[in-house]
Amino acid sequence: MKATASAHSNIALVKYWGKRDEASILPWTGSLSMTLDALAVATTVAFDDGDADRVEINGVDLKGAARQRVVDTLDLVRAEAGFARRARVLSRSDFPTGAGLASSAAGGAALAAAASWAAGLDPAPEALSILARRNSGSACRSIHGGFSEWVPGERPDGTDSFAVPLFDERHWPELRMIAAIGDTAEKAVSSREGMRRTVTTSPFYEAWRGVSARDLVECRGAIEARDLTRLGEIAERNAWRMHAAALGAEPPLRYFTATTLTILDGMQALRKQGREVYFTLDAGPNPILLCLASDVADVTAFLESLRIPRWVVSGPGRGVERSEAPLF
Ligand code: 2P0
Repeated sequence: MKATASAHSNIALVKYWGKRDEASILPWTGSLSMTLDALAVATTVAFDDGDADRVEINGVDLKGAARQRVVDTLDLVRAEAGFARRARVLSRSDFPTGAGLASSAAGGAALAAAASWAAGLDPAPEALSILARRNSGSACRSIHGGFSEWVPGERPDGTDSFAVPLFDERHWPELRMIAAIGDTAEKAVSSREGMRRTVTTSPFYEAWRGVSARDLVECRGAIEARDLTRLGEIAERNAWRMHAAALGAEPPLRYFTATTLTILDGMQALRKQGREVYFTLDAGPNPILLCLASDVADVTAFLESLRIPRWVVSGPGRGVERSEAPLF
């Protein structure tokens, strides 16, 4: 009763921001992301005769709410499998947490898969995506490689709210996302709390819901056509619209910093020199730059010139996979 899964993080090009149901993690809008080949999480789950669940992430024993989130996913799997055995969970990631790099997406997807497989279940991708969603919303998109779309669904029970694969990782192998890590501090307001505050207090939230559906349709088309210019325009306006909705919350949520804006100004200058480079920005200060593989050297030289200490370059990555290398 032991299995290991690896999953990659994803970055949304059309964002998920706001829940219609907090307990089941059901979104108001659809979202679309690229799964990243460079940012991976591996998780081993073993059900055994222990008297409590033990959860360790990157060498730290989880306690409190963070542990409970893992236990909740294990409980869903135990209910499905029809047993009550406790589990040992060990997870390792290769990137900074809390830096806007969606570590929870890769973690949730790897946990959902490893726990299901360890329990002897073999859920279809839809069911696995739903299980991952209930751990962390964006995790439902990391079940799939390449480009993945989370269909928001309408049912109160969430059975129609899961991610579907749009184009796999071979569709646009030249596309790159470069996470410019100027700041690795944990953010002051979590995405979860930020979404809640935006939905309940921002007068711009209704407008966000309205524009999001159109951005989704156009984004799908731009990816299908492998049109970076169009994709860049859509990704940038969608990111600003999410942040505009968040800025309208009470108290306001401002996730970007002076460093963020310095990078974006420099990027615009680079674009004027003929480099096709665009950005998206999650609920954190670190922009993710979009470009083609042929421009990566120029873009990273630009980041170096700004003394940005670290960056991670990713192409389209694979979806969740079974691993034969258990962590214990
Ligand atoms: C996204 N983000 O689409 C958006 C854009 C952040 C900004 O999904 O509460 O960790 O666990 O569902 O998935 C981050 O939020 O939140 C996120 P929960 P999650 O990628």
